[in-house]
Order: sequence, then structure tokens, then C-alpha cells
Amino acid sequence: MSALGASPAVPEVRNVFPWAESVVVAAISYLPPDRTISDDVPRGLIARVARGADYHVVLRAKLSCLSEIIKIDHPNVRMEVCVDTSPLPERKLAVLAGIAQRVKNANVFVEGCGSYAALGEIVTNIPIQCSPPTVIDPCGECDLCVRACPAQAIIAPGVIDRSRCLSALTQRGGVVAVELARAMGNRIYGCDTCQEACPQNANICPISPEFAEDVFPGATPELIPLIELTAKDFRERVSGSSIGWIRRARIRRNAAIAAGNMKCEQAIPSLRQMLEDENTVLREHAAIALNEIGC
Ligand code: B12
Ligand code: SF4
Ligand code: SF4
Repeated sequence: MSALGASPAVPEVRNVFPWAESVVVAAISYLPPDRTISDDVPRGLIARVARGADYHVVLRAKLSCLSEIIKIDHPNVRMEVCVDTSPLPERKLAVLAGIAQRVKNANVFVEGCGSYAALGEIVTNIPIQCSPPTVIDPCGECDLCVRACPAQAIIAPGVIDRSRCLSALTQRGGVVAVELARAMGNRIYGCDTCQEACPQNANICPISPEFAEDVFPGATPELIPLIELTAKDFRERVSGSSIGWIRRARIRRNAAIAAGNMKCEQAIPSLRQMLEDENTVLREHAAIALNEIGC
């Protein structure tokens, strides 16, 4: 674990767990070593959070261990481990626990991890004494992330327009409007641009051995196999990865969008085949991509 603190159970927590008194909040650096490949092969891009082991699994295992330790002194304690699994305001809890600071790109910064930190909690009925956090503004006058966002999705300090954010668009289903689809570039899952632009992330290094290995599809997967991704390949290679939950059709749609944006002529046969797909969204994006390539 990279940082650990405790927050009072704010009303959003009590709405879900009425018995809650406090929340142990943990952060772990998910930053993987840079294994992006640049060669002549058309490639997509996966956000850092999904390149290695699934942080939900890693953090849940660590928090479950910690909850067993807590039980030694408090055998009758009530606890619930959460990692993105309950509607808790995880970033707010991390700030209240004193382990994180809010920044303009809407993420929170954790000492030693920058913003490349995943968050998880143990909600408990133990009243842990929590001192109020020291709130600092690490951003000052900087607005590099706001200017770097390819979709102009940072609409106020710390506020994202989810209908424009490319991370959301790669994860959500349906047809993507042409202007935003173009802004997606070669992104297949997630978006790191506002974090890459941040000077506070510049000297942050990978520190968690759990995220040292890439898991398929890795950082920069080949595009054409993703456009053609069969149900069998998806089951065998992708479904257990951090991006598997967005399902096969969205991965194929994002790969088609990427091929169009990259004017990737090698993708023409796969896109022509996609024109016959039973999924209307895929058919539409195959046609748009072929149009972008110029056929
Ligand atoms: C929905 C969601 C998204 C959506 C919308 C994100 C957004 N910024 O609105 C989309 C798909 C776009 C998204 C993208 C990403 N996400 Co996301 N996402 C979530 C999720 C599941 C819910 C967030 C949410 O809607 N909360 C409800 C709203 C009301 O709260 P909020 O957005 O957190 O923050 C508001 C308030 O809490 C308040 N607030 C925030 N901090 C504080 C502090 C104090 C003291 C107070 C009073 C108030 C306050 O102000 C905010 C604006 O109104 C959380 C997990 C979770 N359960 O929290 C992960 C989570 C926020 N995501 C995470 C990550 C890693 C990402 C990505 C980096 C992934 C990627 N590479 O593509 C991007 C970053 C995009 C960005 N610039 O924010 C991490 C954040 C880690 C971090 N260090 O900040 C989380 C916490 C998951 C996790 N368990 O680690 N995400
Ligand atoms: S994740 Fe990408 S699209 Fe979303 S706010 Fe950051 S830079 Fe903009
Ligand atoms: S780029 Fe600048 S404004 Fe944006 S989060 Fe980093 S320090 Fe803050």
C-alpha cells in the first residue's frame, strides 16, 4: 500500500452503510514501467491504470488482509471492503483521510504516486479518531491539464464533463459523435492526457511490484487483431484483464475509431468485414472509419 489514512463516515458513506463510523482509506500506485512500443505496426493505446494487474483485485486483497488484522483487536467489528464496488466518493474520502489532495484535472494526488494512485476503503463501525486534513492546492495558477485535454472536458477546476471525457467515451457504449471520435485518437481504453501533462507527475516512478508486468493487451496493442477480435479470443485473452468489463464490441468499436483516426489503410479489409457485423454500432463506426481513411 502506498498511503493509508482514516476519514469520518460522511453522509454519502452512511447512505450506503448506515452503521458506518469511519473509513480506512488506502491508495496504491498503479504506475507501470513504460512499455509503449512505437514501430510501423498500427497500435492502440491503453491507459496506465489498465496495463497491468487489475487494481481492484490487488487492493481488495491487501485491504482484506488488513481487515483480518483489525479483527484481532476488534473481534466483533463490522467491516466492508470497497474498491469501486459501492457508490462511495472515493476521492473525497482520500482527501478527508489526509492522504490525498484534489487537483484541477479532477484526480487526487498522493505523495509518492502523483495522480497514478488507485483508491480503496474499509468502511467500519469503529469510531477512529480522525484529525482534519491539511488542504493544500498543489495547482496554483497552473492549467496545463486543462489546455492539454483533447476534448476540452475539464470545464472547471476539478470538474469533468463526462459527456466529453475520452476516458468515459472509451468505456461507454453506442455511437460516438464524429468530433469526439476524432479526439479519441488511438485510445482503446481510458485516457491519461491530463495526467501526462501534469508537472507533478513528471518525476513519479513505478513503485508497486504488483503492477510491474503488463497484462494483455498491454500498453500499445496491435490494432487490427482488436478490430477483428473474435468471441473466442476475447474469452481467452481479454475477458480477465482490466479492460475486459467493457466487453468485446466496445473494444472493436474503439479499435475501428482508432484505425479511422490513424488513416490506417492496412485496416481496410477488417473494417469492410465489420460493415457486415450484426451490431449496428459496429457497422456505423466501420463506415465512418472507412470514410476517414478515404475509401
Ligand atoms: C465515474 C468515474 C469516472 C468517470 C467520471 C470521472 C469524473 N472525474 O467525474 C470517468 C469514466 C470519466 C472516469 C475517468 C477516470 N477515472 Co474514474 N472513477 C469514477 C468512479 C467510479 C466514480 C466517481 C464519481 O462519480 N463519484 C461521485 C462524484 C460526485 O464524486 P467525484 O467525481 O469523486 O468528486 C466530486 C466530489 O467528490 C467533490 N470532491 C472531490 N474531492 C473532494 C474533497 C473534499 C474535501 C470535498 C469536500 C469534496 C471533494 O468534488 C468533485 C467534483 O464535484 C470513481 C470510483 C469512486 N467510487 O469514487 C473512479 C475514480 C475516481 N477514477 C479513477 C481513475 C484512475 C480514473 C482515470 C484516471 C482512468 C483513466 N486513465 O482513464 C480517469 C480520470 C479522468 C479524470 N480526469 O477525472 C480513480 C481516481 C484515482 C485518483 N488518483 O484520483 C477512482 C477513485 C477509482 C479508484 N478506485 O481508484 N472515472
Ligand atoms: S481523461 Fe482525457 S478527456 Fe478526460 S479530462 Fe483528462 S485529458 Fe480530458
Ligand atoms: S497540470 Fe497543473 S493544474 Fe493540472 S493537475 Fe497538474 S498541477 Fe494541477
